[in-house]
Amino acid sequence: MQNDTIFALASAAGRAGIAVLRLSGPGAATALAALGCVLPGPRKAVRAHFKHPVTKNLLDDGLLLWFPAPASFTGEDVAELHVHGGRAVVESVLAALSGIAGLRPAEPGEFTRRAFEHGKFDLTQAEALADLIDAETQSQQRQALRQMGGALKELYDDWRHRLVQSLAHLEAVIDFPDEDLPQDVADKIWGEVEDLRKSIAAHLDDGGRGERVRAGIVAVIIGPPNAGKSTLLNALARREAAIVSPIPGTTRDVIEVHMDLGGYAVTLIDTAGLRESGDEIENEGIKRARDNAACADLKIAVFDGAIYPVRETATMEMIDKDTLVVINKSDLVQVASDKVSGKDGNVSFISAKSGQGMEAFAARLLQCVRSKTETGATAPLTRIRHRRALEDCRDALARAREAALAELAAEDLRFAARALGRLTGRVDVEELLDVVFRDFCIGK
Ligand SMILES: Nc1nc2c(ncn2[C@@H]2O[C@H](COP(=O)(O)OP(=O)(O)O)[C@@H](O)[C@H]2O)c(=O)[nH]1
Ligand SMILES: [Mg+2]
Repeated sequence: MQNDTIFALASAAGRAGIAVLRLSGPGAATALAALGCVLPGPRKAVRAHFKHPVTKNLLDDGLLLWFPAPASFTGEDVAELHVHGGRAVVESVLAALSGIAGLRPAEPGEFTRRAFEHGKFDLTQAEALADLIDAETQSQQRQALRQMGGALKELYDDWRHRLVQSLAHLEAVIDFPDEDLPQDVADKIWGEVEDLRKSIAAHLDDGGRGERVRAGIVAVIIGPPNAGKSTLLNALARREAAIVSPIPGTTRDVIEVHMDLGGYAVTLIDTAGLRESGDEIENEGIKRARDNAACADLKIAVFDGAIYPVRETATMEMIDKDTLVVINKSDLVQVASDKVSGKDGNVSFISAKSGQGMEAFAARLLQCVRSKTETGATAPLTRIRHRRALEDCRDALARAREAALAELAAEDLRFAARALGRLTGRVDVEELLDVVFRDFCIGK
């Protein structure tokens, strides 16, 4: 309920130097009084002795901040209690808050939801806030900050504004055919709709870069058994994540390692070696290897350098433009440099065991990851939710142009505008009326 005052631990659970508890709602000031605190001036940190409302026992000696509505995160009265981050302190303050009438623990995301409902930001910004909290790499952090700053909101609001304008003009043509309308209004409408459709199509056609930065790139290591795939995974992850052994068929399940590769989130997947096997479990592993490779963003195909230039067909068949080819165990063979620079120019010779060539290979991998995530667009779309809504919008714009009747075209444009409205979380009709009357002064 909107009138409740909510509270929650805003910092992470567990022992820490400081813990932050947050309150939001009309009862925040009363709650502070119940804790024996004097209301501080707005946005100033003051020292406070938090006391139990009933027993008056001291719970902690900490800091208190007061953000009166509407200039607060949620737009409501907000208080922040900075207490010592011990379990007993935090639990006793939370228990004290629960005992105060009109207060209740916040639901997940409820502070942000209230901020959205009070117009502090749109849905894409709320999503970016969640992404920023989840960000584990610099690229995720950068992307979340840009989106939180309104990069997507501005783009989508601008598109929606232009679309609503075109729709208003079309409605005017339909509803008021006798009014004094400029001759070229219809041409203008359809020119603008086509421009919009093109912009949205280009925005969609980004190869999923923003989504990849957010969710992380998936790279799958494939190759014949015993080529050194698990050794390579461990070397890249800098830990013994996968079992390495000279026995072919050791890796049978899919092993995933999440890593930060030069600021990008990468999920590296080690798989069972590709071969014909009579072992049921190994065959299931090989099937999983193929399934994972099929949906990976990129593949690393590893071959055994000891038998170079022999390369197994089962692995060769899976090499495509998104595959980095690696010849491992270069410590065992002297590979003639002309061979390397010749037809094998795109192959990395490494020894995952000794580290030879690993630096150059890691750099090549990073470059590949970068090329799959970097985008010229300042604001790439970052979620499947954005993609779906924009696809709906794009398709409706295309339909509108084909519509036999202006009334049907208007319906398609309305649908397209709603799709954009869903993206940012604002769908209102008042806006449409405003534009009609401002631009045409119809009805006077
Ligand atoms: N000499 C040498 N041996 C390696 C190298 N990489 C892996 N090996 C060995 O090759 C065998 C198979 O390695 P493993 O990583 O389990 O291969 P996988 O089956 O492809 O996962 C193990 O005995 C490793 O120690 C390397 O660069 N040089
Ligand atoms: Mg293995």
